[in-house]
Parts: sequence; structure tokens; C-alpha cells
Amino acid sequence: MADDADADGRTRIADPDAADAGDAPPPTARPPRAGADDDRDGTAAGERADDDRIGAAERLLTSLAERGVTHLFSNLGTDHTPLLEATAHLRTEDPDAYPEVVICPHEFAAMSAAHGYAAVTGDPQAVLVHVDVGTQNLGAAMHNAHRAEAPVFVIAGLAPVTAEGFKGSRDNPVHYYQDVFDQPGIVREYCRWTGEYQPPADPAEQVVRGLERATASPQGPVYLAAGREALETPIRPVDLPDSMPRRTRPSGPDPASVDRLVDRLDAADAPLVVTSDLGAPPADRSVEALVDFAEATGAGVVEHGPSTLSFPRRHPLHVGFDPSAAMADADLVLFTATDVPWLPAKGGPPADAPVVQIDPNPTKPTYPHWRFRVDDTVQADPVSTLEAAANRLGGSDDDAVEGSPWRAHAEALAAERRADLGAARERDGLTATEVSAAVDDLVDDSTVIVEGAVTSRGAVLDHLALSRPGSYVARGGSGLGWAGGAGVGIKLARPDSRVICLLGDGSYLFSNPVATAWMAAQYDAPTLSVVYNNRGWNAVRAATAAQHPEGRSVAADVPESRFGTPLDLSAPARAVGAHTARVERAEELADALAAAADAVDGGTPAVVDVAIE
Ligand SMILES: Cc1ncc(C[n+]2csc(CCOP(=O)(O)OP(=O)(O)O)c2C)c(N)n1
Ligand SMILES: [Mg+2]
Repeated sequence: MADDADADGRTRIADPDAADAGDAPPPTARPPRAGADDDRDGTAAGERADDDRIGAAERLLTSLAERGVTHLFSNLGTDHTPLLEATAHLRTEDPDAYPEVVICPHEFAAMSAAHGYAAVTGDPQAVLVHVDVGTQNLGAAMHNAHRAEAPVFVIAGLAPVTAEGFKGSRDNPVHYYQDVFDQPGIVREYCRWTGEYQPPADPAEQVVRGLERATASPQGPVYLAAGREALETPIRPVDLPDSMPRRTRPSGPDPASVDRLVDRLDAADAPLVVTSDLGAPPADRSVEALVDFAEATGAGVVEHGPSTLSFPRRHPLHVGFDPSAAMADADLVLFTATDVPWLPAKGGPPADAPVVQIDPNPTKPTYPHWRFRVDDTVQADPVSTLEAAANRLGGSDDDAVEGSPWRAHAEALAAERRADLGAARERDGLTATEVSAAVDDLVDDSTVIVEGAVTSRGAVLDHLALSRPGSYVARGGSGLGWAGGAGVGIKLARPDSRVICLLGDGSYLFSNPVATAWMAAQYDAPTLSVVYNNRGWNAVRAATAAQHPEGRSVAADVPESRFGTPLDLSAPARAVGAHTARVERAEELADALAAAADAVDGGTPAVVDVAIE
């Protein structure tokens, strides 16, 4: 920070233009404009006039908007006063010159909303949080954005650094409590870049730098901290070309790599692709590339732990979601756009099947442990590589599809799904299978499924016949509760889409349902949440059973994983007038979902709490 020590030893923010910073009035958020009656007009020869200066807070906001950030998902505190004052000025002068402030009553929901927005658009939005405490509350949402490679620009205030004498100096005991040694360090491991705004620099430079890093491969969150006095400082804007920030993309494959890949494909009878998030934006192009590739080569496709839809789920070459099961029959395994291509404990590729990885960051620098067999690496953009290989092989080919051994696999999976659903309908209680099949009836050409169903996930993947690029997103990490806030962000990004969030009951509680419901109501972003309510943490019970099948905990039904006291899950949503329903019997399900979908289409958020076994 541009500090200046006074004769009396006090540290002040230097005012670059004042002859004596100690005597200068405290800087204001908006210094006088040209022509204003300003006692600093008597500029010494050689100095620049004051009237080209602008408050750092205003410059931060306008530079975000100029670089495409339309939403500032905000949870506020005393650190944000310069930003609020600047916002008020901009609101009256030029409402399009700053991002819309979307108030989020919890930071986890704010970060999840920005992540959701990026997951369907590819474009970063901003999140504004309160000093260290708000940063801590980002918590698991930061992990999710990091692992999902979602670009998000996080801004946090800092405790004031002066005790008195400046606009923004400390005036509350919390300004002492909030002062920590390394605030960005709280989230640094989850970020592609962290910084602190230091006047008299132009904050637009850090906006550009942060956006450039957030959107470079691997994409992810960035974090800028800015203190109150710093944001009150008048600064001189620098000229930044429109070409900044750059939106870089990993380059395509070199010709030799394509040659090798094509040779391997020519030699294979049963090539198999494993992917998790190839269908990230621009989703149309990504999914088309994989479809063309599969149809040119007859390759089967497994989506493993997907966070996007990468391949139409009823395509005759879609062979499900379990790589270990499919790989047993593969003679070439090609994995791309995935961090976890298979679980070794469940079975890896056959020893005689070569394994090829296509990835711009194949050694996975953000993973401490990462060991999978790879025989050939193509370090390149996955989509361009698939396109190049498919082109070399002559593109989509009916014979390749007809002759593919994976068709039989896909048909066997379809038969299993039908049997599964038939058996579920025979049972008295509702199951995740029936709920997912019923949700499938609500899917239209615009629907986005936001998935956080945990142990019901398999049923969601199997029984929703999704095919449209961009129609499915999941958190990509392991921080539960993402789907609630993400749904609001996605609805803001896709106002004409029906956004359906599928959550376990535990996940719904993790999602900060009061905050999320309020955001949906306040910002006209209604979503339909369907809660797969098995009255507890089934994943925890299942993990205990897997590890200690004969153990005492399982014998007692892992009581710690059960929500004993009945919980009216929809109560928080009713607080904002949402449409809510509780479903306990199969006969009620379709009507309840249809009524909720009508409510959402009419602008009212809805929650359907479904009791499942
Ligand atoms: C923030 C966070 N806390 C805890 C966990 C650990 N965890 C993983 S699954 C799970 C249970 C989720 O319950 P629910 O959403 O009801 O789904 P179910 O397991 O019942 O299908 C928990 C607590 C987590 N992944 N994330
Ligand atoms: Mg549960």
C-alpha cells in the first residue's frame, strides 16, 4: 500500500496529488469532476489535473461491467461502504455501468450461484464477500468451483488499516477482530490467482488480470481483497485495450498426435471413451464433437461422475456411467475431460488395452495424488482433438454405429432400466427410480437439471432421458448443497429455461434453503426443487456398510446417519411464498410435480419434498 508516515508517526494512505498528505482532506469516493469547484485545482506545473481521477470503488465496479461481468452476487459488511456509495452514484448516472448487485443472504449460496451461472454460460461473474468471515463462509462452494473449473471472480473487503483520520478508518471493534495475517490464504489453494488492491494503482488492471486467470485453462476462481480506505482513494484510470482480458484456450493437437490416435483407433474393435465434463460450454460444439467422434469410430461413451451432459443419454453408443463395467470389454480406452477416469478398486482397463489421455493439463497439477495408467498422452484441447480425429476418419458413419459392439451394451442397459422401473413400481413405497422417471416427464426443450441427489444420483442419471447439450449440470466437487444456489444463478443466466434442482434431503439443508429461496423470490429466478427425502445421510450409511459390512454400526442401522426428528423441509421456502408440496404416495407424485412445474413457469419458486425409501 502507498503508505506515508506523518511527523506524529501515524500511517496514512498517500494522496498522490496533495502537496502534504497529512493536511489534505480525506479522499472521497467520488472526487470532483472537471469544472467542479475544487481547492486542488491549483495543480503545480508538470502535474496532471485532478479532474481525471475517479474513486477506486467506482472504477472497480465499472471495470467489471466493461469486461462482461453483469452480476455481483453479494453478501455485505462494513467493508463495502465505498462500493455502496459508488453504486448509488452509478445507479442514478448510468445503471448499465456496473454489475447488478444480487444480494445473497449466505456466501455459500452466492458462490454457488456464480458457479452455476458459469457452468451454463462459460462466463465468469463476480461474488462480493465480507472480509475474513465472509471468505470463510464461501467454504465448500470454493472447493466446488475449484474442482469443477468454474471461473468466478471473488472480491472481499479487508479490515481497515488506519485507526483514524481517513474515510474508512476503523470505527468499530470488529475492524480489529477481522484483521488477519493472510486473508487470501484462506482460499488461495482453491484459486487460480489472488491479489490485494493497492492504491494508487488502477483496480481495472486487477480486474483484467483476475478475469484472464479465471478463464485460462484450468479455469477456476480468483480472489481480490480490497480495504475500505483503499477503495475510497481517488485513482487515475490507465488505458486498457478492449482486447484485455484475453480469453485463452488450450491449443489443438499436433498432427503427429492425431496420426497416433487414428492408428490406434484403426487397430481397435471396441474403443471406449470415458469423460466427466466434456460437455462444458460451448456445450453445443463439445457434445457434437463427441457424437461425431463416436459415430465415426463406433466408440462407446461412458460418462463417469458427470458434471455436464457430454453425450446424449439415449444414444445407441451411450454405455452408462460405470467405466469399470464397460472397460472390461474395451480394447482401447480413451479418457478426456475427466479428473477421475475410473476407480481402481472397482476395476481398471484390461491389461492389454492401451490407454490414451487427451487433456490440456494431463498431469493434474492440483492433485497431490494422481496415478492412472496412461500409455499415450495427447496434451491438447479435448474438443479440437476429437474433431480432428473424427475428420481424419471421415466423420459420422452409419456402418460404424451399426457395427459397434457397444450397441449391445447400450441395449442391455436399457433393458436393466426398464426392469428397474418395473420393479420400483411394484413396491409400496416410492423410490428414487420412480421419482426420477416422473421428473423426466417435466423435461422440455429448455430444461436444465441441476443435480445434487447424492445416493439417488444413479437413478437420476439412468431415468432422465436427457439429450440436449447444457441440459444437465452437477457441482463437480464434493461440497454438498450447491444445487440450490446454483439453480438461482442458472435461472438468472437462462431466464427462459425451466430450472429443476434435484437434491437429497441432507443436501437441501446444506444449500441454505432460506437464503436460496429468498434469492429466487427477490430476483425473479424461480426454480423447482425436488427433494429426494430418505430422512438422512444415506451416503454415510452406505459407506459404513461398505467398509464394515459385519460391523456393529451397520447392525444398528448407523443411527448417526438418520434424521430422527421429522423435519418439514419446505418450511423455509414457504417463508417467501413458494409453492410447496409433500409427496408420500406414488399416486400423488405426477400431479404434485405438474402443479409445481406450473407454479415455476408462472414465476413462483416451488419445492416438492418426496418421501423415498
Ligand atoms: C459440505 C459437506 N459436508 C459433508 C459432506 C459429507 N457427505 C457426503 S454425502 C452426505 C450425505 C448427504 O445426504 P443427502 O443429501 O440426504 O443424500 P443421501 O446420502 O441421503 O442420498 C454427506 C453428509 C459433504 N460431501 N459435503
Ligand atoms: Mg438423504
